Amino acid sequence: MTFTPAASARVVRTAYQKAVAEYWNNEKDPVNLRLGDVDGLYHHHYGIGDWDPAVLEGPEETRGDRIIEELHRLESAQADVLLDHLGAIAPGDRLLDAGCGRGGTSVMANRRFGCEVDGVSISESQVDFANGQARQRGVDDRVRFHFRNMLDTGLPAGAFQGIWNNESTMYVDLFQLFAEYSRLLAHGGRYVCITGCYNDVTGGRSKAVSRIDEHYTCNIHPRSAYFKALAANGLVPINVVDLTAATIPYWELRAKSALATGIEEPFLAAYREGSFHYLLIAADHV
Ligand code: SAH
Ligand code: GPP
Ligand code: MG
Repeated sequence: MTFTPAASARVVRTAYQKAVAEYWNNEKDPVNLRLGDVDGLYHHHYGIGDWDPAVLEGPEETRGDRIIEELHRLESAQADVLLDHLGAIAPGDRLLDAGCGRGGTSVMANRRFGCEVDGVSISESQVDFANGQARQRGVDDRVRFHFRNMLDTGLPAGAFQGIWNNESTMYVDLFQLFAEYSRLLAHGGRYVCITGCYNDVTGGRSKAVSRIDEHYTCNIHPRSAYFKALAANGLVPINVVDLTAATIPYWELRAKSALATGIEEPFLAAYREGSFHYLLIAADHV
């Protein structure tokens, strides 16, 4: 599907958003595609949990493949933990995957809950890719991806029982974002995000956090910004889970992989020095 320039201008509104869309339209890194090829779930997020030391042992010719499978397993485990926090979702409910990437988490949600899932991304090529995956799996009647801006989705008010951001909040203003979710979520609906945020206690943005921002063209928020913006928009936290310790092994294994991109050291440094956390936040809409 091709999108008209007018459609693009409606979705991609600022010079910054254009830069973000360009990054994702051109993204084809094997650290993401080779992992997705393992089972057809394509993720643009990181992993959690311990890796099996056996992947580094055994025949050298297949070590690279074992590491890829293990990194992918940890990334899918991360998405499972996010979905665990959505609460009870019925097949008749509707979910929104905001900043959906290539759609891996949406496919997992539909598989788990049997419900309809809409994903939105500011990247046209990601939306095409994700819709192609849904078609291939025969779930395109229930899982649909749209070229939309999550700050202004145009989707119907009150229609969603759950909304999540899996590593996509660092591209937007949180007050604008949560105002849109407050419009989209039903009363009692649940919002979940997994994000990297910087630590208010250690002060401003550390050098390592700035390197991550630069690498992805994003703008990591302080931890406090999430709670201010949630509270301002009728979203009441029910769970906050610090996943920092659980994600460090993923980065250690990734640093040993031939697919390492160079961003591994800043992540490890930021987490270890305490200037940055990997956080899950779940909140209810009142
Ligand atoms: N949630 C996905 C992808 C995370 S990558 C996953 O877990 O795999 C970040 C995503 O945020 C990209 O898909 C990017 O296109 C999207 N994004 C960034 N700014 C956006 C915006 N304003 N509206 C919609 N999507 C946006
Ligand atoms: C996406 O993952 C990365 C982000 C959305 C950016 C920042 C996330 C933070 C938690 C700060 P990816 O899978 O595309 O990244 P990579 O190519 O490095 O695997
Ligand atoms: Mg990745």
